[in-house]
Amino acid sequence: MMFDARSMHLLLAAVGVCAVLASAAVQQQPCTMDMKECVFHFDIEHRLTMMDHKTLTFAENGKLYAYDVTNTSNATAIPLENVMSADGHGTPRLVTVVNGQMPGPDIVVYEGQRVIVNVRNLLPNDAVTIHWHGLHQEGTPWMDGVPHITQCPIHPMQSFRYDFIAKPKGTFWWHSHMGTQRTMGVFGAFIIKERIETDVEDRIIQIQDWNHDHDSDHGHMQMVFGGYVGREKFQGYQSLDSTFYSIFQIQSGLINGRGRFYQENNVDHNGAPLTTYSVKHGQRYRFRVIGVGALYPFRVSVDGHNITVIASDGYDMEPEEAESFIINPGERFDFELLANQPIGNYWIRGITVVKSRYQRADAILRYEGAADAEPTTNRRQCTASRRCMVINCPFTYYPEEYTDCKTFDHLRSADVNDPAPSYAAGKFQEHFLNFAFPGIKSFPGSVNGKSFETPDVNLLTQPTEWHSPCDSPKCGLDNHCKCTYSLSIGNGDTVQMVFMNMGVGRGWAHPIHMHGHSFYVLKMGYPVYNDTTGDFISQNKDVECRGNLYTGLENSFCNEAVWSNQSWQNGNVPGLNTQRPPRKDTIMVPSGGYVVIRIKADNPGIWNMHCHIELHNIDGMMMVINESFSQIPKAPKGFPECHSFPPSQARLDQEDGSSNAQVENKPGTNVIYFVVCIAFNVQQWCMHSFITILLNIVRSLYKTLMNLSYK
Ligand SMILES: [Cu+2]
Repeated sequence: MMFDARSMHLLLAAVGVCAVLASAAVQQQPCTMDMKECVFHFDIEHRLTMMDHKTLTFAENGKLYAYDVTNTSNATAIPLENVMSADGHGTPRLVTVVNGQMPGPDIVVYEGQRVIVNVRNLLPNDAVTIHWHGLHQEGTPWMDGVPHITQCPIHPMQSFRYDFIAKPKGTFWWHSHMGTQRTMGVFGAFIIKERIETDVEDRIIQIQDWNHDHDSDHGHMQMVFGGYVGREKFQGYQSLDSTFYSIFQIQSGLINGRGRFYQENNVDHNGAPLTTYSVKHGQRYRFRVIGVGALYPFRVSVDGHNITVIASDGYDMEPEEAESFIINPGERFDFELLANQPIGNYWIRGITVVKSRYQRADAILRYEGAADAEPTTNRRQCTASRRCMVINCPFTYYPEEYTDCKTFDHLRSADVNDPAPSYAAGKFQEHFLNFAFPGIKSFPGSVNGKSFETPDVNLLTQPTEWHSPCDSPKCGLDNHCKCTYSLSIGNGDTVQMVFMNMGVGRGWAHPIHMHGHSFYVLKMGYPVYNDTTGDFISQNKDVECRGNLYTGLENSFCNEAVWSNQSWQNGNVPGLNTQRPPRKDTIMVPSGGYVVIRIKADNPGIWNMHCHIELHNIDGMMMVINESFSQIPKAPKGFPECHSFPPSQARLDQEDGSSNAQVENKPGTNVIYFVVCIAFNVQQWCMHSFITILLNIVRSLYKTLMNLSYK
């Protein structure tokens, strides 16, 4: 059968249409335990809050009504699922969302299942990528979803198929890793369940801060150039330990995309609808709480109930009973709740941990049989005989009466057989990494004074086309610079990192997130506080910042820190919990303090590591771990490449070579040509094959050298 070019085109077009129809026919359905693979579809588009399709809505008494309703007592309320109400503020705000929802669809799968997510970017203006926060992507580093580090951004009208194994079990989430899209609405839960039957039901809480006036891009510009409220300069918030937060403004808190806008007194509000969690009396529930906000941590509690914290970032811990816990953007905490109180409605509370007026993120815990009414419950009173325990404090003193802090390093792993990788001479590395804003005239986010320069290619698959090392004189002890900060590790080494938040660029506690690993948390160091007020006094002295451009160590950039006591090197830091350390992928580094973590370098890839406060991340507080580069598996065939125009010289050189690609792909052919030419004296074959063999040798030497220099 013969095809001419036109009929071939028609045939291909028909096949394409069928393929699209076939993929559209795959429904998003619950992924059951027996399934080998689960397929999801994400369409990314803009939407407006407070709209029921083309009808504006307004909030009253926890319900939504069409804009033209004048008497709500005899009007039909609009189904909540039709509207992204956020904090119920009357002016719709632009959001970027998946499948028209905020939060986007939950992905709930079982450990070991193959997960396929087809992402279509239907945005007119913006590129996108999706990161699977907390998954290690062993053997699939190109599915990690970081633009220009593990993949090219998915441009408008393009699609990308994510395909990876769901591992390990636990509470994770997915979100855009592009600019500020995450807090524009591109996020959702990603739960990996164990393949066991259980009668403990799950409930998901996604908690976040919210600004109903503007998006995070606007917030970022205010952070850089200053923020005003009317003609007043916005002074920003202070944490409870008196360290400065940010001038990033929020008005409200949301739980699963719903909250309400409170007046100054934190009592009167606009009556916006809230998320309701239904429970049955006598039942036990696992609440999976995900910090999906931009910047502010929340203290989470449930009125009338003690909660038992059982896991963080996917790893089980020895259960800890608590009144509340604090969750930062990027972190997850699972708690168990026994519904053993009188049937009724109870507040689930999230409050920001700030000195002045706090913001509330509320939801309703409703027992089956209770009235469809708002809770009237109060926060538990902390008393001398019944003190309140707060887990994961970013400081050691909680400045409230009868309230105690349990910092994360005081928690223990539930797994007695998961010790930290141990020190071994010659196989141990230690790195001090200061996440801060050091500077003289400008104060960009940085790691060790290095503000991240994002490549214009995909670093993972096009490493030879990008060159921005951090070893130039403009970086260093008392400087800050812009470069692509890359830390090379590998060969199965035990890698100890000291995350710091110190020196002149010290800021609010940064939640640091590592891709590709769940690290072991061995120790946390805190600053000196006033033990009455809990106020910060001076930074921790265990670390010597070095460099003293200004007036001493507190004012150094802290770019090249070391242990103050040299005997702490080689893994000898006193007080390390190496036997049962909890594991995490996002850890809060206290202002003026540090965290000691360890990983085993056993997952080849290029892994992003950054502050999970969105504004800090896009401001440059980010780096990459270049792990065992030579052992990174090959990306799938046809994996997209990207570059600027004109491309880098390295790429042009490669492209010049590609004119001989066919020959290059068949090195044996040239050897045969060469043998034939010698044997039969075919002159024109001799010269060509000899030169090609020589060129190939030079090219592969060059590639090896470039790869080595990149390492
Ligand atoms: Cu930060």
